[in-house]
Amino acid sequence: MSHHDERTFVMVKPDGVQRGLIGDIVARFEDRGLKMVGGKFMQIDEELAHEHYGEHEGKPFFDGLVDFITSGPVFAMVWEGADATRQVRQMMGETDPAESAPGTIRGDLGLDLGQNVIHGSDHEDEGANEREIELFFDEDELVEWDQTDAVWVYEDEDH
Ligand code: IDP
Ligand code: MG
Repeated sequence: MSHHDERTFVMVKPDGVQRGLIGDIVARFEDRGLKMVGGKFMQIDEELAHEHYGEHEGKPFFDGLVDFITSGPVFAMVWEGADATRQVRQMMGETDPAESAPGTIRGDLGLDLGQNVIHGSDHEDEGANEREIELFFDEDELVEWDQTDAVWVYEDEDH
C-alpha cells in the first residue's frame, strides 16, 4: 500500500444519529477524498464505553460521557487516506462546538460540549487510531478496495 493508507477511527455519536446527521458527516469525508473502509451501525455497551474513554476515567464528566455514548446507537467508521487522522480532526473542529470554526463539523452542527456530534481518533496520541479501530472492528470487517477516483485526489497516483 501507499502513504495514502493511514487509517483513522471516526464515530457519529448518539446525538448525531438522532438528529439525522450521518449522511451529512459521511458526505464531508467522501467529498474530501477520504475512503471508507469500515462502517458499523451499533449500540455501545457500558464495557466498551469504559474501554473507549478509559483515558477520561476519574474526570468529573466521565459518568455523563458514558451515559451519553451508550444512550442510543452510533455509526462507527474507519476512514483511510493521506494523513487521515489529523485531517479528520481538523475537519471536526475543537472539542467544544462553541469554540469550533464554522465550516468544521462541530462548528456547523453543534453548540454544546457534552453533545458534540462526532468522535475522531486523537492525532496527538500516537497509535490511538489503530487502538480504536481494533476495539471497534474485527479485521474481516475492514474492506480493502480501489477507489477509482483516487488518481484525481492524489497527484502521485498513476493515471
Ligand atoms: P475529543 O472528543 O475532541 O477528542 P476529549 O478531550 O478526548 O475530546 O473528550 C472526549 C469527549 O468527552 C468529548 O468529545 C466530549 O464529548 C466529552 N468532554 C470532554 N471534556 C468535557 C467537559 O469538560 N465536559 C463535558 N464533556 C466533556
Ligand atoms: Mg479524544
